[in-house]
Amino acid sequence: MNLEQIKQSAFKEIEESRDLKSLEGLRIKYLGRKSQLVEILHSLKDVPLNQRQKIGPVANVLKKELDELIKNRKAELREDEGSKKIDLSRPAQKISRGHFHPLTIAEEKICRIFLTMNFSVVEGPEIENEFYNFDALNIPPNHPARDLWNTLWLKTRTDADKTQIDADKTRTKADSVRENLGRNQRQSALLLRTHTSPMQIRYMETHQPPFQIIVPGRVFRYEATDASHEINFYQVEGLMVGSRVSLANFKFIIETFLKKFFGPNIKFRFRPSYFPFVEPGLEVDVWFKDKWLEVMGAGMVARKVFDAVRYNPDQVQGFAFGLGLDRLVKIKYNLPDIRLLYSGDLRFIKQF
Ligand code: FA5
Repeated sequence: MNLEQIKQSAFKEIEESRDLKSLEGLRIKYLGRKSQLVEILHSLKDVPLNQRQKIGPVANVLKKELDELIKNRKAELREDEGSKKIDLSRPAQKISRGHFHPLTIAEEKICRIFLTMNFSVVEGPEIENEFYNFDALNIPPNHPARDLWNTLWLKTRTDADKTQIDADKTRTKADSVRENLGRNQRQSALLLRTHTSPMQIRYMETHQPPFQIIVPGRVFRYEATDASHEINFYQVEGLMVGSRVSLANFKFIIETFLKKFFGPNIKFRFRPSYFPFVEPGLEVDVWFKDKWLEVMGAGMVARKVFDAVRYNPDQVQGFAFGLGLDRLVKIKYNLPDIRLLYSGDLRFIKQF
């Protein structure tokens, strides 16, 4: 074979090679010590000078070309074989999926249970005014019962301006607090709702009995935190009003709810208590870790509350309750501390 023939057959075979092993065979065939090309190069020293000058450069160029061609083809074949090596029997990588927060899961579950008992779900504003959060619920200004709820008051624009003016006039703080109080009573100051009970008033103002509703929502209190207290937490208010709604109905509804939420073996008790907007008032405790944990306040809606919404207290009666969602979640998932729910710690959240 002359150089041109070697070139043609080498190029063709290298291009057509299908695996690294046969390519190596071709390398030996065309560039190995005993290959024709290398033999030609070796024998150059024996040929006359004029021929050597003609053949030498062409043979050397061809050697370089073949080297290059084999190198490139090798790289291509390696890549092909690499992709063939995917092991389809290997277990797939786990795809991590997002999910709802435990408080959301519990809220939905609670809503579903009450929906099956014919309750409707409504919601109300987180920013409330003093009238709905307190006055209409029979907690007048300066009444000691207001201390039950440590309130986060909102500074309105005029409050802020006024503080500045007061500061300018170097009046005492007590002076401005007293003035603010007087004005708030007239204007109904804004606050972050301390409970979901204001929705009792808002709902009754715009609806006529009979009805039964629940109101899930976020509430806020200015108080020290611990394993069962947060400054912001969730409640679900309940309100059922009709001509003959009784405390027995309340007890039945709550017992049914607790058994559906926790299972039939849940241990709970009703205990007398006081809230200005119910008469009689009670609280519900659930047995958790060898202790009673309070989970809700409740009672029969007070006559004064019906007065505030212009219902006739001689014609309607009803019960109301406000349950602590965080506490129910604490019991259900056996949590050491409700503050974990707000920690944003993924090691905690991912367990649900
Ligand atoms: C109330 O807020 C009343 N509005 C409940 C009510 C409604 C009574 C209707 C009568 C009629 P109380 O402050 O006790 O009551 O709170 C109710 C529930 O919220 C408590 O039983 C508890 O489960 C939960 N709770 C109260 N404070 C906190 C807090 N700081 N952190 C987490 N949960 C709380």
